[in-house]
Amino acid sequence: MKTSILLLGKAVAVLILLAASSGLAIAQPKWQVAKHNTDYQEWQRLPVGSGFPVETFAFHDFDGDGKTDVFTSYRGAFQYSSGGRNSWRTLNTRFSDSNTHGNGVDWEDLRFGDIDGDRKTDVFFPWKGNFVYVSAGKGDPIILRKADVPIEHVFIGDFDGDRKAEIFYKPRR
Ligand SMILES: [Ca+2]
Ligand SMILES: [Ca+2]
Repeated sequence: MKTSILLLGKAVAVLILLAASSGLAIAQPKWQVAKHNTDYQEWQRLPVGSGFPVETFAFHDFDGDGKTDVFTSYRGAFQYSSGGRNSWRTLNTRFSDSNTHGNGVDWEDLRFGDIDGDRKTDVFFPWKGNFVYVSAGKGDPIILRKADVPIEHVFIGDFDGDRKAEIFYKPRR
């Protein structure tokens, strides 16, 4: 009897460890939003929660439905939760986080904006000597220009209002 309880305890511990190491959420707290129609006083739960670190989150509309999505590149994949209401969907696995895989793109090097003007947010970063973007986070990198200035000084935004983002560069001096 004692042995079987011990074994059961071990089995449970192993299951918890497996779930944790596979990145599965063990009842992660749900994301919450405060809305204008309650004077921003009440937190309303979204259907989704996640154990991914919030430092790797970005908030843009990647599928063009007019609702802000939650994006992460945690553990080497561009993923997003549509409207913060759906579970993570993988957009891309080609640009692994160099912190974990050694040959990818760092979170700090990612920039977000609509470069091709399709109303879906694109992901911009330096890649193999060029500044590139992946449209809506999906597919192959599209080369924009040589990455001849440091990414730390580069940002993107639609500065002329033509709905396609430009590359902004702040020279060192
Ligand atoms: Ca959206
Ligand atoms: Ca786009």
